[in-house]
Amino acid sequence: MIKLFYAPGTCALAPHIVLEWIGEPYELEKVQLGSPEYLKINPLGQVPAMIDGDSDVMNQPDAILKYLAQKYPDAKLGSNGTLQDAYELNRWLAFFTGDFHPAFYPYFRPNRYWIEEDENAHKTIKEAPYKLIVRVFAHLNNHLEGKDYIVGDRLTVADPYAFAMIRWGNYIPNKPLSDYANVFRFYQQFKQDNAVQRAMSQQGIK
Ligand SMILES: N[C@@H](CCC(=O)N[C@@H](CS)C(=O)NCC(=O)O)C(=O)O
Repeated sequence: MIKLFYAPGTCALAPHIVLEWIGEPYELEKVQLGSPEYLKINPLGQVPAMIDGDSDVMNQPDAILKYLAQKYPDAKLGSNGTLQDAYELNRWLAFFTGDFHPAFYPYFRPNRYWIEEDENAHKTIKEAPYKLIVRVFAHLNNHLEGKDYIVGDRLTVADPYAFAMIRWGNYIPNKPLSDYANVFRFYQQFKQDNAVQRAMSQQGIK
């Protein structure tokens, strides 16, 4: 059986939603990021991590998402098999992993980026990522013009990955998600999905 390690509201929400869609039994374990117990499972201390039966511990959200899509082809959440579609899926997973997610790192973990206890420097570090956050949201907003899904005209594992991170936009002061009309529409629609609601309620998040 698959076991997913998660912390509420993190990018682990993406594989959690996918597991709900797939509908096979799985286990869920809530962990404390970076705790000594969890470091024994994932030496990076990050989530998501996943074990499938007697597999090694897997990590990296995009790799886990692709694994699930490939393991359960009937769920049709991966590439449709054309070269162009595979490229599109990889491109968007790479965007979320390589651009969108890191834009938030200094916002969520500013203490990793300062070397002095200086209040002004701390404020600057926390606010500096806003420029990058605006850039990734604007890019996604342009992409979603007239579109309901990240890749093609169907659900893929890229959609819950997008959703988990778009949700973080709610924490940015003075920049409501509704400023990005297409992103906001995508977010609101996606939130209606029963599996998404189940995963969010299991994690205790809104
Ligand atoms: N590259 C990371 C991506 C996952 C990631 O950064 N997860 C965040 C939560 S969304 C995390 O665990 N942050 C805690 C930390 O970086 O210590 C991995 O190894 O899986």
